[in-house]
Amino acid sequence: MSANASSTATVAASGRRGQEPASSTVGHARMANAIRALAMDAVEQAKSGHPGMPMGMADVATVLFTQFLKFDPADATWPDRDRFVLSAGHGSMLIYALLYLTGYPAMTIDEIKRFRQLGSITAGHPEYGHTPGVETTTGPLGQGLANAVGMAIAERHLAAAFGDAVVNHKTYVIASDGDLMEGISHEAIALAGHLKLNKLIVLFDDNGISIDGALSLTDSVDQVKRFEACGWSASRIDGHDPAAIAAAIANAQKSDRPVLIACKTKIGYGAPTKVGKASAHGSPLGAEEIKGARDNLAWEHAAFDVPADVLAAWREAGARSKGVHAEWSKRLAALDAGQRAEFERRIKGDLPKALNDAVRQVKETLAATPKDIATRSSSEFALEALVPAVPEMVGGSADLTGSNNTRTKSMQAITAADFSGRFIHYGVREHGMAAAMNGMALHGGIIPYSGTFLVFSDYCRPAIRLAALMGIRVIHVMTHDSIGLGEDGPTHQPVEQLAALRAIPNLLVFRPADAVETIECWQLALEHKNRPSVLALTRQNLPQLRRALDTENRCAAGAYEIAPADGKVDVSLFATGSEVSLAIEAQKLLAAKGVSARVVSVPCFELLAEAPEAARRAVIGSARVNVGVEAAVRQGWDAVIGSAGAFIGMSSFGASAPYKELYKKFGITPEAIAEAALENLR
Ligand SMILES: Cc1ncc(C[n+]2csc(CCOP(=O)(O)OP(=O)(O)O)c2C)c(N)n1
Repeated sequence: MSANASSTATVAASGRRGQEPASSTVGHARMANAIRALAMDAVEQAKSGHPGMPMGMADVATVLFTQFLKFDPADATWPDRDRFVLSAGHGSMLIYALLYLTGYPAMTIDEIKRFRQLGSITAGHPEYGHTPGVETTTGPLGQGLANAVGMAIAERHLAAAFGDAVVNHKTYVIASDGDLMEGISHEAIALAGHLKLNKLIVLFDDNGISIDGALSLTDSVDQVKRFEACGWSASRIDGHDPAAIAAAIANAQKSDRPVLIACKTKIGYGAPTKVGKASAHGSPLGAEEIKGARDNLAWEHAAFDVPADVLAAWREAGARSKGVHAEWSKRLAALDAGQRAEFERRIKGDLPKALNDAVRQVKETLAATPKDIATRSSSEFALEALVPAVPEMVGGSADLTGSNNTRTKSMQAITAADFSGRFIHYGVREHGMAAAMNGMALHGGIIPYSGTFLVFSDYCRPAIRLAALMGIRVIHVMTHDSIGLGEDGPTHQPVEQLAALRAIPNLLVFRPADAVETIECWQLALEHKNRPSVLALTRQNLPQLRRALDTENRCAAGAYEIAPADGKVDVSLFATGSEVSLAIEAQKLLAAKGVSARVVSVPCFELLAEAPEAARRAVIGSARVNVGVEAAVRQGWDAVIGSAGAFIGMSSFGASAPYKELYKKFGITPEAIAEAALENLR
């Protein structure tokens, strides 16, 4: 601290000289101390927050933002900006201070003063879409790091498609001990190392402190060795030595593999008694400690007061990349007009016109030659048309490619040597995959879709939740969606996963009943630009129920009558996916007993819930008896069938056996559906 304080004093005394940039006269220490002061003042005012990490990483962040990061506060969405991910989102005041100091117009000092208050853009943890300049929502540790891997993949893929002249940027991450302790970090760094993502640079806040105290309580991993073992270049530096930080980041620019820089720092740097202690992590320092920190740092300014010369130096740093931005705009303008339009379309996230033709073509083929196949195969059939029509789709699977049917015949794999492919073998890394998909969507220019078994949605859930919170378009193909997968048994048979996914706000959960619904659900997932989707698909074959050409997307309503009643309606049978055909069989059994039933397919609960009230009421109808059918738990179904409705589904885990036997054992049969209807009519 003393070195910092004395250099601060010298620089402060020297004032501005001639035409030199403000930053060279103000000096590193005062610029970094501006971050420290804003962080401790904002946390103090909010009476909550995390001052320690921003104070500890202020030196690293200052070097990065003043010397390396390519960004333009006037255009937070400039496609070729470097991405900066604050994976340790609890240190949000670090990024808010940086956005304010470098001159993002929305980030005013008043917003800093309103840290963590309702309606401010300075939420407790950084939120994408809420704060210009925040690239991804972080807070759940490990997610940001894994998002960054997706961003770095997206950068290489788009560079392969459009050339380095328009896509050529780095992805920087600040990650903490907590980020690196989380399991997802391992999936992410292993994938990054394997793909040799050399433009990914992680600055690790190696402060040896977490909430419970010293890291030695819980962890003895040598992170440098661990990253090296995963194919990274890794080194250790003093995270308070600006020259060492700059040298390490400069070195990283030339790496042929991803780079970890472990920056030895002191949490709460500057605080007299809390420095280096867990007590600096997550609560206001208190007036005494703040006063002591101001003395230590020779920061004599009032709370929230950044002196004009320091602010000018920071604003200058914020304007550093303007020339580079202008050059980039020229290069973009010089692209062939078609290429440029395509690049701009993809970055905007608009779909190509060819999508509608592709959907129509699939429907025409299905009408001409119906397919009684599993919906996972219907999805593959749909993808054979969609993938060529929508070039921004990048598929993948977590080592279940042949089961998820997500790779079409023409797709090449993305490899370290060639990023032009459109399929990613994510390996057995569902969580890392889902978070990387978020990173790709956030980067822009890509619609990621990928595959695993529905039961492993639990392994993806934290990332799916964040995709829903951020409102980004990622599409999860999740096959083997019920006991219908059969012999693999209850470990692999989802029972509660549909309900659990439906509980996530803003997520669309589709469960198509046949090949026609599958292409319709794919279309909807693609068209919903601001929300993620899950397509729950079967392993077992299903009859194609809609055999006549129907160009309307019936699934868009969330539910529709797939088999009307004959005459007045006694019973409404509601079903999803593989159980719709069972409901149609039950309808026949009921008809034989003189009971008239209608069958409603419910491919998407969320779209049904959001449908106009009249349409929703009409499709739900007013039969004396409602029966819901889904080979899963009842939770969530009352919204469709009412609490008095009967439900045919699962109330326990499944079992290992051929699937037809399982449907009988668990009573999910046309006979059981008909019986439930009759019983409720009595
Ligand atoms: C997945 C997840 N688990 C737990 C938390 C709560 N949490 C916030 S920070 C933190 C650990 C703090 O240690 P570190 O990451 O080293 O940050 P530092 O103390 O250095 O700021 C924890 C457990 C979280 N944000 N995310």
